[in-house]
Amino acid sequence: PSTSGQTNPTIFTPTTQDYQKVYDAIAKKLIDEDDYDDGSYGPVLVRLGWHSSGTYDKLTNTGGSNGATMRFAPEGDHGANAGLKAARDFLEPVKKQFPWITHSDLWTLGATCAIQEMGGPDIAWRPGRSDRDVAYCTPDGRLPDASKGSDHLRGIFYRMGFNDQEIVALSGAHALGRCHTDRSGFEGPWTFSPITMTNDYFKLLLDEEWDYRNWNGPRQFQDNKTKTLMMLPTDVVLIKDEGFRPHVDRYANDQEEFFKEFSDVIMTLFELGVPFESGKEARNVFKRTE
Ligand code: ZEM
Repeated sequence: PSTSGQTNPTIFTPTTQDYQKVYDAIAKKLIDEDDYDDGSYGPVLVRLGWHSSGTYDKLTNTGGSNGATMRFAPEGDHGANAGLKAARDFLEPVKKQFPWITHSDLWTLGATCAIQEMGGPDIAWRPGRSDRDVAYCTPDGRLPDASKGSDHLRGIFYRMGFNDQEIVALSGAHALGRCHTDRSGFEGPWTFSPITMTNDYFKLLLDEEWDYRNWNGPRQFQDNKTKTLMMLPTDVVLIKDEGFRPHVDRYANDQEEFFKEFSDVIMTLFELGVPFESGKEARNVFKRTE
């Protein structure tokens, strides 16, 4: 009998092919349900994978994607998680179709699928997360606050075990998606192609002039030329801070280098705190949709 709060009896032992079927079902839904935001649920799926993982605290070995505790009110209602119900609801029919997969595996698999299907790098993934009960919800405040500076960013990401290079690489996910006033209070996309993974986030950070937007919302930046793009205070920090800046320069100059380092760091992010019974050899890269 388990005392770990784990609630997922495994019905059978799924193989890599079984997980590929889950990947394919998510990829198909991404294509079919294009009537959302900029034409894809992909970005919000990536955000779900990140917020389920980014609660990790290496000192106490708590939080992280194991558990999928965002299903429960205390964590689901944290301000940082506003809007992620859209992503959880999107994946629910997939969970119904493949009841043997845990929510916590499904959420990181969903993000992995979304990144690949939006033209991002291959991301190695392995199963092994189990769902846990409400008692495992993490306290509010573990995810970054976009209105803050470099000390805050380092505080949050060092707590997960990441370094400056990894903070910059992870931030490149803001090539995707947008901010919503009814979720974070911020507004707008970072790039002109928010449903395609590129290194444009870094190029735009360097190439555009970023002014404070004059509006009633929270302090954010807008590009001086088209006034349609946005950057958060924590994004602009990456070009001001001398520990972060060299990596912005590298990634802006070389998309392949960015993709390689992004792939490594997001795989690590999705595995934080997960008590895998398998070794690294269980990692697999899913085949993309043609
Ligand atoms: Zn985000 N992010 N993020 N991020 N993020 C938003 C949206 C998205 C920060 C942040 O405050 C915000 C990472 C890191 C950080 C994505 C992926 C990743 C939004 C807008 C905010 C405010 C939410 C809204 O209104 O809908 C901060 C401060 C970060 C610190 C560096 C990392 C790491 C990510 C993945 C690896 C994605 C894909 C989105 C777009 C979501 C969408 O719905 O379009």
